[in-house]
Amino acid sequence: MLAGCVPWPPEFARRYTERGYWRPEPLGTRLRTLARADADRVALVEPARRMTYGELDRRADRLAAGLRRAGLSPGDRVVIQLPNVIDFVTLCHALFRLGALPVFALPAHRESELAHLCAMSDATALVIPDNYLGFDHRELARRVTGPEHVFVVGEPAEFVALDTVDAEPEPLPAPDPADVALFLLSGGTTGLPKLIPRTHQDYGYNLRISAENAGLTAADSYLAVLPIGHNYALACPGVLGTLHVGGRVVLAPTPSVEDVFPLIERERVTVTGLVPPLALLWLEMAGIAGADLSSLRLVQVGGAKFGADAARRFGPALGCKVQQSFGMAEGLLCQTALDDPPETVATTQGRPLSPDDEIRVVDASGAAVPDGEVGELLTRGPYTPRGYYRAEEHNASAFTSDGFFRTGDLVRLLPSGHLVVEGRVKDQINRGGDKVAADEVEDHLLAHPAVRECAVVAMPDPLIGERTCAFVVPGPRGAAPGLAEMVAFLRDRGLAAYKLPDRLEVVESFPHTAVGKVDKRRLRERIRELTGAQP
Ligand code: J2J
Repeated sequence: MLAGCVPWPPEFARRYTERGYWRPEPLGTRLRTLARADADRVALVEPARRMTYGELDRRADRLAAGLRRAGLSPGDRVVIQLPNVIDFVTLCHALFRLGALPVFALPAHRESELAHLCAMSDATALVIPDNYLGFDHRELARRVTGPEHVFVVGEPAEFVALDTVDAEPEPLPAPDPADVALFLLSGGTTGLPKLIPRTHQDYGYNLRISAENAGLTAADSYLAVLPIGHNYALACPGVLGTLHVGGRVVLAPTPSVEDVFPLIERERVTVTGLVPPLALLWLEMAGIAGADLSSLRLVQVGGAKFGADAARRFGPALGCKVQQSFGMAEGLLCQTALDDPPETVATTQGRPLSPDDEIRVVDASGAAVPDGEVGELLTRGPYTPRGYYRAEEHNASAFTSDGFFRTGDLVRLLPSGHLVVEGRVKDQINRGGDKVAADEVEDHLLAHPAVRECAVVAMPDPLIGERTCAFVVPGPRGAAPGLAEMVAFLRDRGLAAYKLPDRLEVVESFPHTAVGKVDKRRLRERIRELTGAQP
């Protein structure tokens, strides 16, 4: 396995292979078979363009050869920051075939995140759009040093247009299916996002079982609403799961209802995956938007807790089934089943998808809690890697000595095996599915000359679940900055917009715990009182 990764112990690897979870084939193998069997079948749809399985297969080969000629080699890392476009998918498959490793950035990332990802992965290449949602990504690429190559989807300026990367396909050595295929980003709890190495065979299993649990077939049209560089829309079952079964992937240019509803109607979309704030918006808009959504048969909701009341109303209002999805880029996927009773779907976050997902629910000392009580979820299994990339020190605390990942989520395990997410212990804000690591924002705040101490906590929000509140103790020199000034300061430091604080509270000092740490629990209570929110 690639240096800097933690392999599964041999006895586990053997078991996962024997049980058929791990198959000796690189990602995208099935795409080639489907392309040969039915080349004219539509694979990918953008609002103004479509691509068949045959075209996708051919373009992936030619792009792989072109990238090879441009100087990319197997094992090279390629940071991809693209919105939901066809080129994203062709590029992924080209890289799988070449054995080069995509590192998935989000379109919302800015200089701070992108520079970190390029440095952390030692990337050879960066791939960006020219513009997306009014932002010029070439400007961003100019400020990120490191990658030797910058490829652009659209107008390249001084960089290379991805379109022109093209060469006659040549036989390439197949990548080792046991090795890393791609890197996902962790939501982060300490510092900047960590890279999660996913192998061909573990990720292949991930996308197959989630496709199976969604009952996905070649007759389905999956709509990618959320960014496809995120695990959920990429492979749970998402884009890769849909292509695996020969279905059609419809790519939404943005998640806005104005873009998405007409696409559902036009393409007769059957399945999609949403975060709770979007699901609530759809619930509100379904009856009044005037679009025909009757083709939908299944809508997954996950990324943050979906309230039982909304979950009960969603299916009848949209005429489809709901599937709660509690997943993580680190691996474990819990989902409700298509035949679960409606109350189970409304009130739980589902069951682990693999019979070999191992679950422990523990208290702060690491001891198992009594059945049915709340504790931290630990897990290991055939698609949950044993460590972050190049993060030996962090891995020592993020995983137990016997390889269980500490999710940081507080859950309750029901006798049926379903999990209910009750909260979390990790220092993260879940902004309607967007994850914000408190200490990443704190580090940036501390760089402001007027800030002596700071603490970033979640504050309840009726619409998106949580927003970010920054508590600040000003330094001796001058007054503390207001929210607008602080936001401008953080933006200038290249922080993605979803990580900017929604509220700033200036205080004289912080409450401390018995051991002298900032007492975030009391800060959360304080902001709850100030906003009048219920605990
Ligand atoms: C409560 N919290 C949830 C849920 C994730 C499918 C769906 C989501 C993700 C994802 C994903 C939750 N209820 N239904 O990768 O494949 C919180 C937990 C979890 C963290 C993981 C997928 N679904 N969460 O959100 O890596 O705190 O993956 O540990 O971004 O989101 O975040 P992420």
